[in-house]
Amino acid sequence: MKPLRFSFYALAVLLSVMAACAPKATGAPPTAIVPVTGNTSTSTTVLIQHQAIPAQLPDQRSNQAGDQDSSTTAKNKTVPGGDRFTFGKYERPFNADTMDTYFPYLDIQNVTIYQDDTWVYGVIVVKGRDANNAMPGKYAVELDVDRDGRGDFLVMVSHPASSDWSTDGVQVWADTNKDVGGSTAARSDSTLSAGDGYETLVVDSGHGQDADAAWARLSPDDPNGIQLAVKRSALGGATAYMAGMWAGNEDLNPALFDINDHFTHDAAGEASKDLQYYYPIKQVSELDNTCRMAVGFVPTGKEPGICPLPAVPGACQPPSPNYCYPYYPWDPNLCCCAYMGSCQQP
Ligand SMILES: [Ca+2]
Ligand SMILES: [Ca+2]
Ligand SMILES: [Ca+2]
Ligand SMILES: [Ca+2]
Repeated sequence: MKPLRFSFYALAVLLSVMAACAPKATGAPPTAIVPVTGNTSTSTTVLIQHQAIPAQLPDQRSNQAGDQDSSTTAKNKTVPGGDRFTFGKYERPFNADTMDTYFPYLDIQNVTIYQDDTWVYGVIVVKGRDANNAMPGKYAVELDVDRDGRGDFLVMVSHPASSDWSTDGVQVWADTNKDVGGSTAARSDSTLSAGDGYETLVVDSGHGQDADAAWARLSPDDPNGIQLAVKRSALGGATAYMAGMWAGNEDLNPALFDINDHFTHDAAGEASKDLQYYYPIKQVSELDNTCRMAVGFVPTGKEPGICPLPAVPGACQPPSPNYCYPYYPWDPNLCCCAYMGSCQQP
C-alpha cells in the first residue's frame, strides 16, 4: 500500500504544480480589489454589479421612537436617563471612566422604521457630526424576527460617508446558534455568557449570497441622519418583528451580544450619577441604543425590550415626578413603576 499511497501523493503535487503554472483562464470578469477602510472585517471590496438598489423611503413610517439627548447633561458628565445596564438599555455616548468627552455622533435622538415590499429601512438621527463633519461611528438595526426578545439579525454600517446608497461597510450578521440574549432575554444573565453573539457574517460590503441585501447612506435631507436598508428576503421574509437601533464605536461588536450578558455590572458601569455605586461607565462605553419598536403586530407591552406603549386616555400619573426614577419607568396604564408590563418596587 505504501508505494501506491506515495504515487497518488506525487501525482497530486505534480497536478497542482501544473495548474499553478498554467496560463490564467481568459474571460473572467475583471475585479478591482481595494481595502474597505474602517470596516471591522478583513475583507476586500470587489466591484459588483447591483441589480436592486433602494430608492426613496416610503411616505408612511412603520414605527418610531425617541431617545435621550445627553448633550443637555454632558457638562456634568452624566445622562438625563435611559441607561440601565441590567435591562439592556444604554445611554452612554461618552468615553470610559472620566466621561469628559461627549460624542454627538453616537447620541441617538430618534429612530424611525419603514418598510415596503422589498426593504426594511432604519433611520437613526444623532445629535450631530464630529469635528470633521463626519459620522465615524457604527450604526445598526437589530431585528428580532420571532419576537422572543432575542435579536436574530444585526444590520450594521461602519463610518457611513456618502449620501448615495452604498453597500460599502454594510454588514448583516446572524445568530444562527441562538445564544443572543442568553438565559434571560433583554435582561443581564446571572452568570457571564460564553456565547458567540452574532457569529455568522451573511453579507459584507456587497459580498454574500445576495450582493444587494443591505445598504446604507447619510440621509440626503438631514445632516444628522443615517439610513440603513435591508432586504426583507435577507431576514427570512419577516412581516412581524421588533427592531431596535444602535450607535457605537468599538463596543458595538456583533460578538458581544447581548452586551449585558458579556460584562458584569461592576465592569460595565453606569452613565447616570443617580446610580452612584456603578457610576461611571467603564468597560462598556461610547454606545447608545433605543427601545425595540413593534412592526407589523400590536405589542402587549410585555415583549422584552419593547418601547413603552402610549398612555391610554385617563391613565394615571405618578405621585411625584421622580417617583420611580432611576430604577423602573412609570407605567401610566398599570399605574405603577413597571418593567416589561409588571409592577416593581419603586
Ligand atoms: Ca441618546
Ligand atoms: Ca429572536
Ligand atoms: Ca440576557
Ligand atoms: Ca450566536
